[in-house]
Amino acid sequence: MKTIFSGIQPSGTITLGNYIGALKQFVELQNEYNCYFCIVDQHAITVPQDKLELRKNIRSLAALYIAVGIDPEKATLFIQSEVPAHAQAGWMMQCISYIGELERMTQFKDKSAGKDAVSAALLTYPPLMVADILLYNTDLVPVGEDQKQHIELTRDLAERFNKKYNDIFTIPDVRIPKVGARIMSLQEPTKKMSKSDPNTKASIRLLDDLKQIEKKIKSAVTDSEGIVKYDKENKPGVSNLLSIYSIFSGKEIREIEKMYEGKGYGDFKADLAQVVINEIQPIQEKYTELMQSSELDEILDRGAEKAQAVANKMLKKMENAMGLGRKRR
Ligand code: ATP
Ligand code: LTN
Repeated sequence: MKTIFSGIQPSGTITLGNYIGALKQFVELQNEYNCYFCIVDQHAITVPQDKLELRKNIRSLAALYIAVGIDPEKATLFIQSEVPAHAQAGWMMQCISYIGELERMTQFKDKSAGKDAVSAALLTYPPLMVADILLYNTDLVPVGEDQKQHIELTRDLAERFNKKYNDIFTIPDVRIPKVGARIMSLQEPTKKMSKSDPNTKASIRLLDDLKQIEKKIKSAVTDSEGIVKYDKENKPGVSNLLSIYSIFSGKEIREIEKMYEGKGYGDFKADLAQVVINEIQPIQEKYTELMQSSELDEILDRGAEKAQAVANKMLKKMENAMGLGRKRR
């Protein structure tokens, strides 16, 4: 069985973008791959976090992974900071990265733009992500489109290490969903929907109150044309809503366009709200159940133990390859 690794930051409540771009893929892939799904809390602290919120978000993300359908019997679910090999391997990957290539990362440029105080870790964050992936002999990394550049860096650094020290790393491929690789903000449809966007109307959260979801969809920015048609360039708002509708209803975009011929955005948005609610409601019910049980901690304990065993083996190989410490097996 081939191996999958992916991670999500506990930097806020999961959005529809994270769900469509990442989590939905994970659920589809867990039967065919040996999967590691990580709550990357060390990535989250590259920007300021409130410690109580962070703790809450870590637990909540763990419950959401399971509520959307990740089966902890099949996949290994764990918290990054509970497997110290990640930070250790991340340091080694930093040592073979160049500042120039890190400065070219668009996520770094976006997150540092206009800020007075930018943490050094915001720049050195990709090598930690590289370590996350390489520690598990990962073949495939399912992510949204915004992460493609980081996976390319992962491949570059793996090859660089293999050539310079020892050929120990598998070179991973990226997997991006065909539809929904980049779900856009409901308020600024040319910007990606992001869980750290302070504008609450811009994103739908998996844990939003159902009435709120309806309101957010009804107030989503569209255009004045009144025609339900997919045209990403000229109608980014409507096109984004059409993608979401298509993904959750299983209907082709063209079929949906036909359904709303001669009708305005009002009907379209009202139906879309129902389609989204039908998808999210059962997830919320399962989530509430999990948050009240002790099952979650047991799953995370087991996950950390399993991940440590695999990651520590690779860490040892890396240390031996670089000549760190004393030679051990
Ligand atoms: P933040 O705003 O804190 O940077 P984020 O919402 O961008 O967070 P991440 O934790 O960075 O989310 O990403 C988790 C996964 O969700 C990644 O695979 C990422 O590519 C995917 N993802 C994030 N936003 C979207 C989006 N708008 N559309 C599709 N996939 C997305
Ligand atoms: N950088 C990613 C989160 C992330 C990740 C990973 C994704 C950290 N480590 C390993 C895939 C594999 C983000 O910001 N979305």
